[in-house]
Amino acid sequence: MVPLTDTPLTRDGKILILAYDHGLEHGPSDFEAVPETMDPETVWDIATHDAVTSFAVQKGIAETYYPSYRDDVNLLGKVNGTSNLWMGEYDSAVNWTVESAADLGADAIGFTLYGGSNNEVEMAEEFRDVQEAARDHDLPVVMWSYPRGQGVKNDTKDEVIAYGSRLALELGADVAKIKYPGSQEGMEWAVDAAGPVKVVMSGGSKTDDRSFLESVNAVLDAGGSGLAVGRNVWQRENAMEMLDALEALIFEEASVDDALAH
Ligand code: FBP
Repeated sequence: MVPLTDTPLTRDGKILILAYDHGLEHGPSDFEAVPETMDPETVWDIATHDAVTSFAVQKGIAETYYPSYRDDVNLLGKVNGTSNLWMGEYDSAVNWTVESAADLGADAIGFTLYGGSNNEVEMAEEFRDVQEAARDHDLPVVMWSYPRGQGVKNDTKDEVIAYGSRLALELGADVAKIKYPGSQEGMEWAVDAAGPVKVVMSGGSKTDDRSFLESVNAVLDAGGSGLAVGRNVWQRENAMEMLDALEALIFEEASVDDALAH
């Protein structure tokens, strides 16, 4: 494993990844809630908040904007991804090499694995190449570990989510990004299954402030290391205030009530 304390991915051992690969994964409709977010610069500006330990983007958004933000943002190069227009079995095209991301200055690498998909075998083999190239560059690897597809009947079950975090350990990731199982117990199982791999919650679709912060709090109480979030931050008009609250909760051990008061 890459010692994460030696990388910019963590702050005091905790993680807050801001994700902005939705233009690829979901399409531009995700930007309708706050139309300014169609312009990547709006979200790069949000990513300069001190709470954000790294910013996860695809190659094109990185190549175009990172040179202007390299002093203020840690780059997480998300090297695979697929559009919502794709209607086949779950899969994710490798759109970027680790070498190219490292040349640009990436601080970490991100990769989606759909365990249980009919494409799992090929995806795991692609992950092997990405993980070994990342090791050559001393870059930590975050696995978006989302069991989905023909082999998975219920992707929200605790055991399926814990299986996802275990896959991150088994295949050599440094951080597992998983869907929130819906309870602290479910999250504890997933954290346990990951061993020394840090586990972060995937933000999900936008919810109200309190529900969102309570789920983040449950993740931290369960031994999780933080979160990787997109819509629950930049689909808010007050994205910077939400990041103030997350900073209090994740890095300053504030309660949900105190974080909300920020
Ligand atoms: P959100 O916090 O907005 O859910 O973003 C996290 C993320 O993993 C993104 O990186 C990705 O684009 C999206 O979720 C994919 O979510 P899904 O596959 O569930 O639609």
